[in-house]
Amino acid sequence: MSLMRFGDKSLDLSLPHVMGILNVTPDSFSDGGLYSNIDNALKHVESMIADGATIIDVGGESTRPGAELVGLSEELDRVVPIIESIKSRFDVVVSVDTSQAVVMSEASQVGAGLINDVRALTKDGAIQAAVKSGLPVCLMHMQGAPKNMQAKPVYDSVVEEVFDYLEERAHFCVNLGLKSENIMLDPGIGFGKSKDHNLMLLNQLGALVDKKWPVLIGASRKTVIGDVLNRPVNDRLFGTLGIHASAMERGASIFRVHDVKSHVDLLTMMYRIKQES
Ligand code: 8Y7
Repeated sequence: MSLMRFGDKSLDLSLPHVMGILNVTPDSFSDGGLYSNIDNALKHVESMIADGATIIDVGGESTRPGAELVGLSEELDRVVPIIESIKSRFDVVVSVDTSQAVVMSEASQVGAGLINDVRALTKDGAIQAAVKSGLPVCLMHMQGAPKNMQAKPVYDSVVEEVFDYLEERAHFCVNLGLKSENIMLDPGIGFGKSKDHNLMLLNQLGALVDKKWPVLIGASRKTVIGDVLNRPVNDRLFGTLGIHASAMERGASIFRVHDVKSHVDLLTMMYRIKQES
């Protein structure tokens, strides 16, 4: 057992966990704003939980490549009511995908159990808001900003740079009061990375797992799969499963996905085999 506390719920991270994606943005690239009204969103959440998701990641800011920033009040309006409705109906961990301190605070007050920040708490007040919430945080690596990050990503040594950044960021946050047991790390597949950068990070993911914080991975339907397999975004499920199986084998704990059922089957089977060793 390796229990991690997520607000009012605990999860055993010695088992793999599927985090189902709920985009409440009007423009998210692979589900096109399907879930931007509350009723549709709740139905989708219900089916993801039935399929075995233990975490639901609610995001109101599109961070896909080329996306524009959304205003703070718009993000709050999209995210806070949905989190509140999910928590009043379902027994699940709700993760808030945000970089804004105010959104972190308000989300934690309506029952969010995890802060998922693609900017690793770099915005003003974000570390303080996260510390005050008492919630765990996923620190993700990104080079550049969503608007331009895929223009020309460059690294001398991508694996060292990304993993060292995450480790340093974790220590920095701990020094400002974030509990070490409330940290998880994510290499940020597709966030300012070329095909080869993504593949090298995935190949070496074990070295990030070795840093001792739980690792979250999110490759669902991403461009790296299109680059390798030459598949459009609606035909990347098998490619996604391949990446996530590789990440599971290397010790990742949480898998952020659109397709919950197939991942629960994949990861449960892999875990069951691993248990025999
Ligand atoms: C990730 C993420 C996205 C990821 C974490 C997309 C919000 C882009 N990707 N959060 N968010 N890790 N932790 O294609 O890889 O889903 S948005």
